[in-house]
Amino acid sequence: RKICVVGLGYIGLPTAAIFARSGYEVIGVDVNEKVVSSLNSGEILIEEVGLPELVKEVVKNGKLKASVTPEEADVFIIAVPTPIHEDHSANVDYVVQASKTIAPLLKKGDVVIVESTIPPRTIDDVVAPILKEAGYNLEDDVYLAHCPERVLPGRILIELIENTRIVGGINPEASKRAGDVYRAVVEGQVIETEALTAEMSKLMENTFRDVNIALANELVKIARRIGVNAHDVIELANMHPRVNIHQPGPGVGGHCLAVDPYFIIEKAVEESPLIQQSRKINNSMPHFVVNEVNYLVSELEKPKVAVLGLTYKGNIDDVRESPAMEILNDLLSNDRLDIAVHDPYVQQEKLKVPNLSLEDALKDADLAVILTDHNQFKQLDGSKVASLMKHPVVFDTKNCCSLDSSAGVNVYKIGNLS
Ligand code: SAJ
Repeated sequence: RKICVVGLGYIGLPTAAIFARSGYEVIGVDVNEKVVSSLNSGEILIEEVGLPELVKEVVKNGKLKASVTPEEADVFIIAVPTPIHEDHSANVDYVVQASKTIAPLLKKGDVVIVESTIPPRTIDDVVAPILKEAGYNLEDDVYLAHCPERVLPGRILIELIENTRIVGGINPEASKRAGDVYRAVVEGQVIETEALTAEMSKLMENTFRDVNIALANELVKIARRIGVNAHDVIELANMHPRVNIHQPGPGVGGHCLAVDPYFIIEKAVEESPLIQQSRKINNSMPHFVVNEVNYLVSELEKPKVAVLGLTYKGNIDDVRESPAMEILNDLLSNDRLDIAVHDPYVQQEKLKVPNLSLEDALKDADLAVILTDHNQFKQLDGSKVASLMKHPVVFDTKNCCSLDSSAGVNVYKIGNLS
């Protein structure tokens, strides 16, 4: 069977590669010619553990090919981005475009799966009408389903195989046929449901996490007010078998948690005050961190602040919706501060300031602010930090670094600063 995967990003490319590894003939489609030409020479432009090796293998043995235009296939998987507009409303334009480009290629018995995260009712109200208008009967010509991706960046190749998949068809036969596509490669359970239920389940997973993190971040602010250590509180509360408070931090980033809750809010504004408030709390954290930085260097004249980590989470190269970037820009706009930056994963062209070495960033600094939990920052060498910095003070917003005062470094953690 032949599979056509539309969208060769963080989800589409590993998905295409995994089906190719299982012996399917896979054609990967992307509007970006650079992505297509590099893939055809076995190279990829994104960073993900194990992916470069896998892609090389399946391109070499001819199972995976890329193109800017889709081709006839038995299964079509749409994995294009669904960003949000400035006003936080969902932008499903890429899903619409992808559906329209594959529509003329469909034949009787084909399966169409949307993996992109989409607002509730998008399959029924947006994608299905496009296929119907193209002349297909969705009862027995073409089988349409939503199968949301649920993998964690950094663990994508493992989770694509091991996680439970939810398959929400437009009717039970579509669920079954789409489910069978995944059953061929997935070791986790493949659960069939309706399209709308699949859409909402995916959105609620990320919303659960966002709301929970907002609770932890609110605790940080409460802790600052009343003088308690938020991390001790979370650790002790989480010893209860039914409590699982997430970790506070400089904000919530990435293309999922910071976006998906808005897809729900948009469809039920009146009914979603908790979800809306959680977004506001998490969005307020960069400003909170900037205030804490200013507080920590308030006595110094033109202090040098080393900003460590810019990606939205640890050990990845992705700065999309990164709270650390927001914090950096805010700090850069303050003339009183001398800002130095280090992130071992981020390419220079993504930044408007030099990405220095760790040593250069820390040299003569008055404060180092950790904004991302990269492994390098978890294992900072205390004596090196102490000898490089003018004032060896570290503000750890991820509660990740293991430094303590024994090395002569003064470490403050978000949630324990009063
Ligand atoms: N974060 C916290 N505190 C925590 C956990 C995370 O502040 O306790 C922050 C992170 O630093 C980061 C953001 O939240 O800025 C998001 O990170 P993440 O690791 O929770 O998630 P993502 O966005 O990388 O991936 C999520 C995953 N969803 C869930 O775990 C429910 C992944 O499984 C989804 O596939 C992915 O979203 C997606 O594509 O929707």
